[in-house]
Amino acid sequence: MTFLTQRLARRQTASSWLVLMLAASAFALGLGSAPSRASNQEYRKGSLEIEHPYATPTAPGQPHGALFIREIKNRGTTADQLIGGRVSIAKSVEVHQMIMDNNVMKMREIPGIEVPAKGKVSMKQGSKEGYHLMLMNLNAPLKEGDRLKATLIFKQAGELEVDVIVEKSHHGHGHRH
Ligand SMILES: [Cu+2]
Repeated sequence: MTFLTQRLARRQTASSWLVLMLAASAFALGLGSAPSRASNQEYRKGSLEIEHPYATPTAPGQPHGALFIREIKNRGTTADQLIGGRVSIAKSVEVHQMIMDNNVMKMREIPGIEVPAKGKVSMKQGSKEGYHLMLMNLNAPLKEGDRLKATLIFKQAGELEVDVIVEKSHHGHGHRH
């Protein structure tokens, strides 16, 4: 059995879903949009517009962080893909998708997140697609108000460094009963 890309082949457990019950509240699929009062950073690279990258605070004992992006737009006529990233405070960065399955949060690594030509994709917390970048094995917990630099890696547009603010989602918590 061979993986489709070298990138996947280098990673472990690429095809398995991780079951993260304890971490579920931290990544809870919210009900709406990202915080509206947050600053609105926007970045451009090639034909891409990257709007407001942010991370959420980690819960005690949680080894991995999650990086979200409110929206990525593609004004070009060629589809692109977010295929990875780098941050200094994490050992590695994985592209992830999550789903709720019987009230259990599951996530898995995927090869990339498609940004369609003349289209856009949401990577915000609580979006139905569940896309995010997972910051694997953090050196230190992510606390609200922290800022970090992240490099986003796109298949076509290449690499882009962005500022990431750690902020609580207005929707990602407080809805459990
Ligand atoms: Cu994840």
